Amino acid sequence: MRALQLAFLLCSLPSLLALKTQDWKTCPQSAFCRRGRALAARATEAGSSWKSPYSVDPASVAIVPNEASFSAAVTSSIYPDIKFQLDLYVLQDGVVRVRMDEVDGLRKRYDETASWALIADPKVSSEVKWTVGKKDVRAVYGDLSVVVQFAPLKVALLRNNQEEIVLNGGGLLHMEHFRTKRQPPPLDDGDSDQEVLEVEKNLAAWFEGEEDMWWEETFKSWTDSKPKGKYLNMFNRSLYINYDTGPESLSIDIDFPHHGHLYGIPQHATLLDLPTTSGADPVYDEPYRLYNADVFEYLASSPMSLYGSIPLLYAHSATGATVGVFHVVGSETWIDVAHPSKDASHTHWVSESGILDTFLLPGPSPAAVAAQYARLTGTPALPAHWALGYHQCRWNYVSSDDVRGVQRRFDKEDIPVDVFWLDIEYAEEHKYFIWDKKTFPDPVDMINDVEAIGRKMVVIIDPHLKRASNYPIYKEASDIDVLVKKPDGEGEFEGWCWTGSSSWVDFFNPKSWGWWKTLFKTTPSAGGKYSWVDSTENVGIWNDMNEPSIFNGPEITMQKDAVHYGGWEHRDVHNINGMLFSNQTWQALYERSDPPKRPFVLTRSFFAGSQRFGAMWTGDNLGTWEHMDVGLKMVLANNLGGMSFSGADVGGFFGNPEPEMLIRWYQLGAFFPFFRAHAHIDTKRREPYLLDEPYKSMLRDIIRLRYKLLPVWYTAFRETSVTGSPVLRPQFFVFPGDERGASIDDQFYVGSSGLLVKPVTIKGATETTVYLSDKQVSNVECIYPAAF
Ligand code: NBV
Repeated sequence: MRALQLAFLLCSLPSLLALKTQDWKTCPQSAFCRRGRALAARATEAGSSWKSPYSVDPASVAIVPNEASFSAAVTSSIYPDIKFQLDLYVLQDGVVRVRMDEVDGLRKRYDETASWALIADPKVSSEVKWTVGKKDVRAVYGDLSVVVQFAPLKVALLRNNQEEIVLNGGGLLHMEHFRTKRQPPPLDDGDSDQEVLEVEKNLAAWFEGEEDMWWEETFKSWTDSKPKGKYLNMFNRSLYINYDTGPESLSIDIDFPHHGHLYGIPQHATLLDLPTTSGADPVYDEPYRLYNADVFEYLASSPMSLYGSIPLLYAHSATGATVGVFHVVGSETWIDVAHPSKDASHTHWVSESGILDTFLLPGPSPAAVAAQYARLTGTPALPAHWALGYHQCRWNYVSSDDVRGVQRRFDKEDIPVDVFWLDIEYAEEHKYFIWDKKTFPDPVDMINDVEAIGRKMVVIIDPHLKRASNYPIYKEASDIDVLVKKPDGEGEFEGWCWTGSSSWVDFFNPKSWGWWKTLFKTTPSAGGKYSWVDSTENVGIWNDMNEPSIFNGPEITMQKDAVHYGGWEHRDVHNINGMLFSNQTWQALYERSDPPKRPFVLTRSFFAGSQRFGAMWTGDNLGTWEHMDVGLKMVLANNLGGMSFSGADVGGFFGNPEPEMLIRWYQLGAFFPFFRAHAHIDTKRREPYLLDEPYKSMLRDIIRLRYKLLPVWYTAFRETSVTGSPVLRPQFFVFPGDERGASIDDQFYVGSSGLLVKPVTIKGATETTVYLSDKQVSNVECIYPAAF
């Protein structure tokens, strides 16, 4: 019988895994990715005869007086009538910003991503002098220089005259432009409704079938109407004449001729030293995808998208030099990675929409790249000390008494803990903020019981609002008109989530900001507006499902043609969307008390800049050794991406870990910057005190070790909040000059404390080896937590 069951399990596994990937697009299923890869394939086939069609008009080069910046006109020989402008700035710390946008296009491309990601407009240097030649324009500053070659267009950052970062060296730059598909018959105000309908019918026919997926795109049962111009104009008859829409993707190759290791572009479940996706014998046949997604039971090794996206890449050389690229695009992006030789890297980025806005970070060390990135997007907020302790979560602690009981057991067993969490079941019908009074009749008393001994509570607030007129949060949002709109730009967008039929606050709408803040006030608001009097000034907030996760949406998220503030489509802002939710929640908690207390916000979805608004975690991992192992690599990559306050569900979200796995997971989690145990609603309870001896004592010891080391953690956080160097540092980061450490991602350092951690993530292992660089000091002291 047992053998049979096992056979069934093994047979059913492949189809189970296939299910996990089918809900999300592959590159061939995404029209713009397909077009981008086809372009790269044509270039490869053409070999050395391939030439980028883009060039700078030398006569147009305009240097800005007293500033290290210039602009120039760019054209493409393929579309000579389309005009582009290139702007280049050398910033005060030597970072180079390259921007390119279409000029006088049929529509404006989305150009606001940087305004959400950056802390301020970066300061341009005044030190640099440009030399404009016949073939190029160049600037030299210190041992760095930047050269813009006119034809074909190529931008290179050089150190000591050696090219370090090259844009469009392989000629894959392509900015698709909006174009008019068909001119519909003019319509004047006198036309009857019947005539309007007739025209719409014709239009529908025109929009079908032509130019494969330029005007509409289908995936499974969903159709993306790509409404830019189309429907918005249709509803405003006076603007009816323009049907400007179509393709708007952006492709660019970024090469690192002297750097053979690439890290970053989180979040993906993969090795830290990114495996290849193109070139000879790629490890993955799909590019890395950045498209925030709620990937249920994700694969432990895959370039697929996950919950957050940070378009920041580190390139590291055998000699220890590091440079970086921050490609500021908020739309879906695919990145191919190859190593044309052991010591060189080639990358190809294809985004669905937006302008080219790319920062070249000259390093020359990993810490310098981290600092340059932090100067642009900010450093992680310094967490409250309590937030660095141990967090106990599960879906769900089901009642006030349950919470009190769990707290009592921790105390009885003398196991330290700082924070108790409540998942979605606290809320009546999943109407966030509203306690289910049947199970939580006395929320403030319960929170006070937890806070009485210096502990804290964190409560979940998801972004989907139940569309019920008796739900004050939805009602107020609807009344002040701050909800995301349908593709026609008019009615409220509606989707399906925990709450049933739901709508989503459009945090791109500034009107939502002040209102969101009032919701978290713990005292009654004026005019009967909702405020969370059933909470306290210390309650932390957990923002989940903010990719956003929408059960009946394409790829379990919001359809790309939903409309945000300013008429922008969801496609333009998808990867930024989750950050705006945690940003506003953070601001709300900051303003909740006077004087303000350091807010605690945990987010699942994130983008470049999210580090300013609290912690993140790696989402719904499985209780497997593979997931435990890859979780470490993901946390390291997130740390490189600025998200230092990062962790993974200790114990695994899905499944019931056996004691050995649970202990190994705590040993790992106790050394994650964010240390939280969490479990799915269907799992058995597994709070540390429930284990039998000797396991219970092992867990107690490891959690206590975390507490003993709190000064180390707090110091590391303080350091990252000043310098931007991550709290968890991979081997290459600490010993950049030692190439043997460049691919090591199973051990790490905590800040600059000198503490080296080598967790065990292999079942049955009783010993492990630790890599020490030759450059490392020899007096190494070891702490061995519980061992088997
Ligand atoms: O809110 C329920 C869960 C939560 O426990 C988990 O941590 C999130 O990642 N949430 C996802 C929703 C559904 C999970 C199947």
